[in-house]
Amino acid sequence: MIPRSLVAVFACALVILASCSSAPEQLPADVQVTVDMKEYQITLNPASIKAGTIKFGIRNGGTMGHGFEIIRTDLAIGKLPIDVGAGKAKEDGLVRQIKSILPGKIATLSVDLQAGTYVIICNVSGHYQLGMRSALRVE
Ligand SMILES: [Cu+2]
Repeated sequence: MIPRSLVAVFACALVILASCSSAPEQLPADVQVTVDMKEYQITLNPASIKAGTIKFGIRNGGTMGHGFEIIRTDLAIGKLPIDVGAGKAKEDGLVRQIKSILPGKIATLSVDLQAGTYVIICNVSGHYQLGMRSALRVE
């Protein structure tokens, strides 16, 4: 038997958790590259950074789930080959990815990147082609 008063305490705790999760999520202070995503745009700040372990903080400010992929390539950001059947960019040169970040949510990812040129994309079907791509230069 669970005492009725204990049930009440749990019910209150649940209400508090629910109200916390509805507040906008903040990126941790040690994020080095902020990635803002929405339909159908990716904005990097900064878009150029020193080589090493880089902590990305990704914010999905859109109304649907978006992915985060780091692709190493010398191609221009709009020139990645397309897998026509899947409606997605081909992932040659993929370094790391987060498959999906829900709307209103944040994610962080630390990645060791060597000097070179990279493209950050969302590879949900069609999103790359609609403009969800951004260039990252690592010096
Ligand atoms: Cu997307």
